[in-house]
Amino acid sequence: MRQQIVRILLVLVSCFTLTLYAQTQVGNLQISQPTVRTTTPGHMMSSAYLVIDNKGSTPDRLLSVSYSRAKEVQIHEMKMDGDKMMMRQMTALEIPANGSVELKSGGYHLMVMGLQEPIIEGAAVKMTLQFEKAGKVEISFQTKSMAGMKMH
Ligand SMILES: [Cu+2]
Repeated sequence: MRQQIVRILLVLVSCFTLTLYAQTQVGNLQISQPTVRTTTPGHMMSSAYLVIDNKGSTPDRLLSVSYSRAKEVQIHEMKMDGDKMMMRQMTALEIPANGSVELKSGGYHLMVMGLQEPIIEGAAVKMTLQFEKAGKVEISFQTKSMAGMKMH
């Protein structure tokens, strides 16, 4: 009885989560909360964020990201260097076994460079992520307005 209630609650919680954020499963990885910042005309750069959960017992690595409407998508890391915020391009991003990595403002993020058109509110932004073990997966990013946010 008690177990059944717990199970029903879990189903309810996961339904709720699914409506809030689209989740994508690829191999042992679960990708959620993909968001990309909207841009103003003339701005060729944006940043994108997501959460990657690794349910597997071996680490995986995000090797590359591509977006058909941009020249390049880089994997970046932000770090404080003394009192300066520094940004560094990474060749790969490790997703630890049974762990997760959050790409967020002020931390790891995807840098979308050389945009061919602005990213407008509600646009369908699909990027392809390439993982070492889980392989390739296409993710739809939800647009998020820049208003009230610091660049990066
Ligand atoms: Cu960056």
